Amino acid sequence: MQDDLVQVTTRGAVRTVTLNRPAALNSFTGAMHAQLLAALNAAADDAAVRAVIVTGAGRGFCAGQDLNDPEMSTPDGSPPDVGAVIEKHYTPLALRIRSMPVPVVAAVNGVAAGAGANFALGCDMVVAARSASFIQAFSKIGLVPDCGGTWLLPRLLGRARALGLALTGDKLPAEEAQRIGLIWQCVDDVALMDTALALATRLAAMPVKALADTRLALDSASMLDYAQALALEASLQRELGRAPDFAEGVAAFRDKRAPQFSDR
Ligand code: T3D
Repeated sequence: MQDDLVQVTTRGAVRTVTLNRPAALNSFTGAMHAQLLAALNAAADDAAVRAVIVTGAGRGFCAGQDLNDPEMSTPDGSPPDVGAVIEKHYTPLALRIRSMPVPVVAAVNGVAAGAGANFALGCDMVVAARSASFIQAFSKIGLVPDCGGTWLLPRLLGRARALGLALTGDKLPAEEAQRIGLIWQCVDDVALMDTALALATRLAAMPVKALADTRLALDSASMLDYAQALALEASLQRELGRAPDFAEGVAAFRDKRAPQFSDR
């Protein structure tokens, strides 16, 4: 198996995971999925990592499923079991991103299409280069949005825009994606990685356990009624309130010094 389909670098407490199949716009093969999941698991397990950046090599971020991958064909030419591909690769990837113990920043350097778009949108904060774009390409090949797209898009955009993008498969430029609230920020191409690194470094210095619980609370609240959301807030605060980061945050405030957070 080619062993450089995903590149991993570390700067301070920030781990950067780079999809590395630039000739095919970093589209997902089974082999790249395996390396990506391993890299994310390793970041999750490494106590020194306090934020993760995902990005792509070359001119694209990720063009979704590699439509030429052997997993897309069968020996007898019968239709592939696309559901099995989703369950084997995309569901674990979407769940992995959503359960990372540290914040995940997507640095979208170019086109993000199909599952590549929803992989990015499932991250905690999305920064995109001005030349980048987001395409719900599924409808063009007779599929529905996957990798969490059906859940994410209406929550991020509302039904009208979510459905419009999913039905048409139209390209959404990064600037427009920021304007309608799909992503956090659109920046000049040359500033992308510096911006993403500065953001990830800033998040890494924060109480990351509380940040991960904030993600959990917001995602859960969209499926809870008001009383249940209040109960979840109380439960999370109870746990966080007993943790060293809260004591450190309050002590640093009182001492008028910068806090040193360590929980994860
Ligand atoms: O099993 C399953 O299918 C389930 C999983 C589904 C999840 C999905 O993600 S379904 C959606 C799959 N993705 C797509 O349908 C997108 C296909 N790609 C495109 O529409 C276009 O490439 C883009 C709009 C993304 C970019 O267009 P452009 O003009 O900038 O680049 P290009 O020339 O089309 O692509 C450059 C190269 O990348 C080209 O290779 P070549 O001709 O230079 O050798 C192209 O074939 C390759 N490439 C792009 N996307 C894919 C791909 N190769 C394989 N699979 C791709 N998805």
